[in-house]
Amino acid sequence: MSPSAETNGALPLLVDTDICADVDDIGALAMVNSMHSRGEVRLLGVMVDTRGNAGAAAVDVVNTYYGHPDIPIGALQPTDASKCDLSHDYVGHLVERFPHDLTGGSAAPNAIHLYRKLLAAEKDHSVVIVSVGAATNLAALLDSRPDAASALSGAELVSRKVARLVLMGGKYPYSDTGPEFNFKLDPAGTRHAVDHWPTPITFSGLESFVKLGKRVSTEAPLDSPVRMAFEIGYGPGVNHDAWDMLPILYAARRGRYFTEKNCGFNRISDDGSNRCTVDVPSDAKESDSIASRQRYLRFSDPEGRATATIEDMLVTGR
Ligand SMILES: [Ca+2]
Repeated sequence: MSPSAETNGALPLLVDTDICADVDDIGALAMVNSMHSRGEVRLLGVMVDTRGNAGAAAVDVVNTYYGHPDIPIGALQPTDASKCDLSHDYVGHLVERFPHDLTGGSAAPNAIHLYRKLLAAEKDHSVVIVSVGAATNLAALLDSRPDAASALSGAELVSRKVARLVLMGGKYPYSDTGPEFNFKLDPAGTRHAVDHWPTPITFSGLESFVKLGKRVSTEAPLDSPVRMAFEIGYGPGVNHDAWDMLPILYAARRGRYFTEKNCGFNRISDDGSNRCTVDVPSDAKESDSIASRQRYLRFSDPEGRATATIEDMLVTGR
């Protein structure tokens, strides 16, 4: 029998998503909900780092479908009426058709306040944050001031409570085809977060992806919002490159499909381009300690077993 999600040993996890962009964010949320159900992780909360008001409601749709309607959801504030890219307009459909009770990001707590509250309640050096979108919330969290949740500054709180940041973004060891999407969303925020994040960071880059979707849109239950999102985002019966599931798989299970490479220091340029170097930049403060804690993943998927593992979680549903 699977242990309950409350069992000690389940990995305390926070997810930061740019839901409203690519549909692989839905895949990542489905995975963490599936792992939460099995007691593999304890999903503390989900933060939205895009401003479209409907994004937080769509997160609630997925959590609710998996039987976790009360998992806290925070949103980058203020939200606005911006819509998703039309080619991936799954969010509106999910919110329209599936049960949820969070009406939108404007009704959700400020992501920074929620981060602080949730982190403060956890054991020291225990929480893993997986970011699969923009680093906007992460940068603001570092700069946050003491509040009712904690007397610590944001950077102190992260240093105290977080074990590791797993960040999907960039290309490794360097971006040779322009800035990667997530880093380009907020280059300044990305640089601030990467330069000052006080715990180890593992980067999962553009080169690490799986190709899936066909099984989700053909085998998942007809009442699954994950199925609908993939049908809209990738097309029915279509396999598509997907990134956001891999940092989740790595965060929960580490080895097996991944090797870790030393990044040295991940330099973020003004446009969001990035470059790893084992040479520590002379202008970086505390760079020796930070540089030794920045690594990137190399993913291998012999016989497609990682892909199948992920697909199984997306297809099975509740
Ligand atoms: Ca994403």
